[in-house]
Amino acid sequence: MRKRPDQVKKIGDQGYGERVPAGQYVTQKFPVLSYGSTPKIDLKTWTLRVFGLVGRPLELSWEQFIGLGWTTITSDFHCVTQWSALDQTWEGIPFAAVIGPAMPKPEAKFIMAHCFGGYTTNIPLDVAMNEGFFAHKQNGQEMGKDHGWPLRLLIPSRYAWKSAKWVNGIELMPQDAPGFWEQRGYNNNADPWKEERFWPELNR
Ligand SMILES: Nc1nc2c(c(=O)[nH]1)N[C@H]1C(S)=C(S)[C@@H](COP(=O)(O)O)O[C@H]1N2
Ligand SMILES: [Mo]
Repeated sequence: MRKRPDQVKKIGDQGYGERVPAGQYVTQKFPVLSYGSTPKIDLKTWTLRVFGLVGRPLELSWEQFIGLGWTTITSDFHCVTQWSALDQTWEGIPFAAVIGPAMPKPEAKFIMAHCFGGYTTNIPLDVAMNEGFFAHKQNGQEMGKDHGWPLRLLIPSRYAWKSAKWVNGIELMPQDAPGFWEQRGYNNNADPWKEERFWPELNR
């Protein structure tokens, strides 16, 4: 049976060239991939905590959070299951604008993103400060509940499992520690341009 173009797993076929990392195919869809079910979240009781190695721990209500200043970014989204969605626009607040006021201590080098439902993922603090983005809208619409509403911490330069849906806590840590998938064989660094999909020995 012939495969539909969006099922073809060779990027060269699609003419996107170097726009897309090796082993990825471009899809117009944006599939849902979650471990566990979509949590029920109420903005009235929602908070975002910033804790760990900070001078000033924060617990922001939704009203406080959205007051930090909205912007829009455009980025590509690469899932380790080999689909890529290009030119996604996201509205929300840069990670640095939220974390800066918490005054990270110099010893803080990594973060753990915590989510409703217990999912976690770890990211170097400098990466999150440079490109992390708390997204509330995607392509002009409120983010779908399955995709992380009301807030997803995007890390565009990494595979999608580093982009935590339903994020509700940022922990600043002195040392790295593996998150949910990182404990289960996914690569710690997760750079799609290096095809860092799984543990090095599983990548081969
Ligand atoms: N809270 C939470 N965030 C998560 C996940 C999850 O299960 N829970 N799955 C991750 C994985 S493995 C992927 S591939 C992407 C999928 O995002 P999507 O469902 O919006 O496509 O979300 C990531 N963020
Ligand atoms: Mo994933």
